Amino acid sequence: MKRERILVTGALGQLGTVLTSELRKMFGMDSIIASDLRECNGSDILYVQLDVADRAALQKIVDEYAVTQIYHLAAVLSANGEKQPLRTWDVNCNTFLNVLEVAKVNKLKRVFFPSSIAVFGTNVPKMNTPQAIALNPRTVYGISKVAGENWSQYYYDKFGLDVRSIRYPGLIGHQSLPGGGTTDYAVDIYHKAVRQETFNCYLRPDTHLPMMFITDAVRATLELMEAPKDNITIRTSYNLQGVSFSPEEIAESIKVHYPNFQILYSPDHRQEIADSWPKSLNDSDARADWKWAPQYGLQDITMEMISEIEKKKQ
Ligand code: NAD
Ligand code: AKB
Repeated sequence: MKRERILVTGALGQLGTVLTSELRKMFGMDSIIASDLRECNGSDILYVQLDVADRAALQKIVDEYAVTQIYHLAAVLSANGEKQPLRTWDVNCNTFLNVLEVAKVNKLKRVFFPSSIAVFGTNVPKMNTPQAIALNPRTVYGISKVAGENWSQYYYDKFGLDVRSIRYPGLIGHQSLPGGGTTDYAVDIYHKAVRQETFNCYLRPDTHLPMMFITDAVRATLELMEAPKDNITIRTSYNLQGVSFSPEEIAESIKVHYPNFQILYSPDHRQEIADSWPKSLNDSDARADWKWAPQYGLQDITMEMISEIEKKKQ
């Protein structure tokens, strides 16, 4: 059997940091090539600096390391995306097209594309949002993810490229700080709580959004990517549900550990983005096709986030 060599783009981000480390456990240190736009100093892991907008540079790395799969995480997220719409379109779409073309030309085994709850707009049921429904996003980030999903389907249909994808909810992890999303408050809040500072939330207290602990998200990704090809019935992107909660509910769960914790609310431009997204998703296709089941509820997430951030503080 051919040895897997997996290239991860955007590997220094919130998801990439954890996913790369799990891939290394699964396939071996030398099998995973982490890459990002940014420099990564002082590490002895296999890392290359790569701007995925540069197709020739991507091709060079695929040749040099005999890459067999690409996990393409590089992107600009929703809130930052609204500040620079054209750049966001450019980064999110053109980098993915480079990945798809290089994967096609080099006959790579598999590609992973992270989509998002941002593909949905205000014209769908907010609760238990179905898998197959009109996608009319209100952000450039969402538009770019819908385009990515359609390109995934296209490369699968036309060229047989095995592209797999998940519509992630807001991801919550302690390993790194998030990078410009709308759901990021649900990470920042734990850091403030552990520092015993008041948290100023940019969303209204009752803003329910779908969220997921990073451990669940990484496990889902690896389960999807390792599932038998015949089980994969969705070639755009799978809905995935973890847990749904609001800022006032996360604050209550934190008060169990820090009774004096205080939260204030000053909604800003991110409220409009959050209001355009679902509150929960119907993920029955993921459950049926590759046996997806989340393990972390809000109390579990809060306990783990607080204990891990407290350890780092010591
Ligand atoms: P992040 O912002 O933390 O990391 C993205 C990384 O991509 C950064 O390290 C950045 O330097 C890199 N990057 C940007 N442009 C690049 C380029 N041209 N070439 C190479 N690298 C580049 O994002 P994340 O939270 O780790 O998200 C990873 C992926 O998952 C993204 O595609 C995102 O849309 C998707 N996603 C994330 C969430 C979430 O809640 N974090 C939810 C849904 C989907
Ligand atoms: C964001 O808020 O932009 C991301 C996402 C849900 O895609 N966390």
